Amino acid sequence: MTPFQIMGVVNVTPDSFSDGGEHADAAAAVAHGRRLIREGAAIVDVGGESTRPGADPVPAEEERRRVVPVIEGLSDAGARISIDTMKLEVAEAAVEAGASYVNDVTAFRHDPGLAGLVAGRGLDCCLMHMLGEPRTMQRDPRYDDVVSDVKAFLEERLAAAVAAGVPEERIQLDPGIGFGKTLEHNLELLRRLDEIVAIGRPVVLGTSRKNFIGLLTGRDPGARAHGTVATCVLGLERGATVFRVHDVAAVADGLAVAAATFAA
Ligand code: HH2
Repeated sequence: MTPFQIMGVVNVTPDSFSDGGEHADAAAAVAHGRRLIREGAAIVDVGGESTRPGADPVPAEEERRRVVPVIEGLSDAGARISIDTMKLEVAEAAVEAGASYVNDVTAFRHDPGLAGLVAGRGLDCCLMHMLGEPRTMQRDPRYDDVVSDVKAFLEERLAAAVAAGVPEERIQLDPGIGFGKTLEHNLELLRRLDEIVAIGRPVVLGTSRKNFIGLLTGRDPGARAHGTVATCVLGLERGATVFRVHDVAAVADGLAVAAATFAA
């Protein structure tokens, strides 16, 4: 059995931090998603709203218009489809179009109704930690102890989702790399990721091309694949199992080699 799954990122947005505008029309986004699946993505994560630091919210109708044709176009492509949204009406339309996984960067805080959709339709979901909201989250984020604080938050959101009727085995957790975190916060979370894994649910890791890799390497987002592979290998070693990345081919190779080594 493969000890990990790759979640390939398909952003249908004009303004995402690393690939904004590249796949803004549906046909280009579908072609990109199919390529990621060929390269090894078991899940494709389709998003119509950027959550990069400073991003402005997108109206639900526009977000739905962006993602639905892409999900329809990928529904027979051989991978699971995840909808990256915090809005119930977008998730509902995405599920109708073929999505079976809800990736919510607000962990059902923005729209608690998402828990009911996930429970009622038997979907899987990812609950992520974020400090504050995208517009302001990178302004001087502070924690007592970043790992303990993120862990306590994820435990609370896990309990809230279970209380709302979502079976525990449908829930995955994500420390939210880059969402209200300094370089040192991100490195500490990676270093001590095993403490998040100890909660007992699969951990999703979203380091791909993020700013902290740029700070360490001096590279622009499009040239951060090597740094991203390093973070995924470290994450695998510490027990993460789902890797949300843009550079699927590179990460698939890195994780295949790392997984074989750890298995020995
Ligand atoms: N990161 C981004 C978006 N969604 N979801 C999860 N579960 N984990 C993450 O780390 C995560 C996420 C941000 O990355 P990206 O989609 O490339 O950028 P943007 O939000 O600008 O579209």
